[in-house]
Amino acid sequence: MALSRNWQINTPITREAEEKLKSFPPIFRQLLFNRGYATDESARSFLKALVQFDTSPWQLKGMERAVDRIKNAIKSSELITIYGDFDVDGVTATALMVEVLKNLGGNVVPYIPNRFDEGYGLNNDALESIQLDGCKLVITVDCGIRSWEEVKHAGELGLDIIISDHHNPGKILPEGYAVINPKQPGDQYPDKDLAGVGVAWKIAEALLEKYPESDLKNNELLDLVVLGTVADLAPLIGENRRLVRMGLHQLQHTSRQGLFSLANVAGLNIKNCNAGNIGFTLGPRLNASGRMESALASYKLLVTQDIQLAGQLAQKLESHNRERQQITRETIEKAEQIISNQNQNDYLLFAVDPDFNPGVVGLAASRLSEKYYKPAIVCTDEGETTRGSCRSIPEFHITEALDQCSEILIRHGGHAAAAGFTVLNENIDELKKRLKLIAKDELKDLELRPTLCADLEISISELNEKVLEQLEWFEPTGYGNPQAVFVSRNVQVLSKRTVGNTNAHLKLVVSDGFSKFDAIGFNLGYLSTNLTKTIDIMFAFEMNEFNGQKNLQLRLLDIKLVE
Ligand SMILES: [Mn+2]
Repeated sequence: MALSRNWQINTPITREAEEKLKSFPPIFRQLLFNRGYATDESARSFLKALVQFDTSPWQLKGMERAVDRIKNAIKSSELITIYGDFDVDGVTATALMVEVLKNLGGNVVPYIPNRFDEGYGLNNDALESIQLDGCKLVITVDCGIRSWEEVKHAGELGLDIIISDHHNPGKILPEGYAVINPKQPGDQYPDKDLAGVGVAWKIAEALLEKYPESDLKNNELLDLVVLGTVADLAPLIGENRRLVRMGLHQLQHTSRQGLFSLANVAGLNIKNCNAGNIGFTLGPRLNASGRMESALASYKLLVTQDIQLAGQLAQKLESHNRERQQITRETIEKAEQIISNQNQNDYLLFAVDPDFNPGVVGLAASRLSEKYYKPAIVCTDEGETTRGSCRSIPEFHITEALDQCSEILIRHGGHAAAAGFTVLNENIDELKKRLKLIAKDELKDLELRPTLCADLEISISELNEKVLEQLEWFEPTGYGNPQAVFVSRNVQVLSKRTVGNTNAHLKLVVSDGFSKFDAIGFNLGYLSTNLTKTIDIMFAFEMNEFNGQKNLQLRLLDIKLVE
């Protein structure tokens, strides 16, 4: 069934840190230590989500030059284009920038490229049509840092381009009018983890300082910032933690009609929305329009004040999301068929098909990589060329592997765990052969099993409502700030049953002889038949709310049978 997984438990807290964190309850000393907070001061500022350093937007390189140019454009009513991206980060950043510039009297329009016929980032055709529309100034959000050739072309067209981005710069920086990216060489900004919408928000902050008469408060824009930051998997530490905490509050009280409607159709109460709800509910829906058709629907949903339109757009995103789920399932099934005709001992999964929707190949690759614990590549054959999306495991740097094949690729890019490429079809077999060889070389001597990490071992009788309340201090949890995970050994199974319409989930009552708890294991239903009376469990401790009833619950991540 599923691969058995290694359990890894964090190293115990040092005596020194234990002493420094002694004002916290014992369990929390270990949790704080595991997250890198080993002094009372650092722990407190983390828990309060304080930003320890001064984060003036003016510390960002290029900010002054950008703001001056934008001010001039507003003053002389030049047409400004905000050039964004089709994912949640890009769409929220576009909405944020348009909203701010409009508020300041700017003549501004959005431009979001289409995933299918344009792809990610700046492209010359788009820039030419933007210029023909009479635009003088383009401001990119969440893209552009690697588009030095397109930026050069824009310069030749007479466009001024301000690039704002958060992606890693390449060897050549674009020569835009100004470049704002905390990751560019020479940038002094103390926090490098902002998402694209976070960088856009910094520009808004700087601009609003120059227009004190504006009635717009930059904190009102934090509902957009939290959506983009969480959905883009920016780490929820440092300044992002503060932005997300404040942003969740803003989102719970949002005045955006579209977000009300979207939460509504998704069955979510926006007043209780947390980071997990963005990751699993709002984020996928806001992404779905760009994956299935055009991200403009998501953009409009974020900016509209028309109740009816908001409702229609929310319905549209909901059905795009269903369609996206369906197509993702079909893609995975077909990719598994294709892979089953290849050597089962291969260390890399590679599936190409002309029918694969480029909007979901990344999702499919990610699920395959998780399921088989191997790097996985899913590609769309587009006639002359093939576009691929890659997801990998921690043991294999997929972009470095693509780098080794760069002379047969048209383009490629990404990071250790995820990447994309375009290749001429005459080279696709060669590419597949070479990537499989590279993977075999690097992986053949390793024991490939997924690893789950836990914070500490405890007895379940140590858990109670008070502990749960204190775990709230760590919120918002998510990428870069994981939820606390515990291991308990030798717990007794008092009762077991499977739940869900395909019996996919496992519901237990467990006890350590002192306390008993309900436990739910999503997708662990297959363990039910062989379950022993005594088991080791890895779990998160949560409050379960069902039909208005609340009870403490262990959410099982994995189980090991004890003979
Ligand atoms: Mn982004």
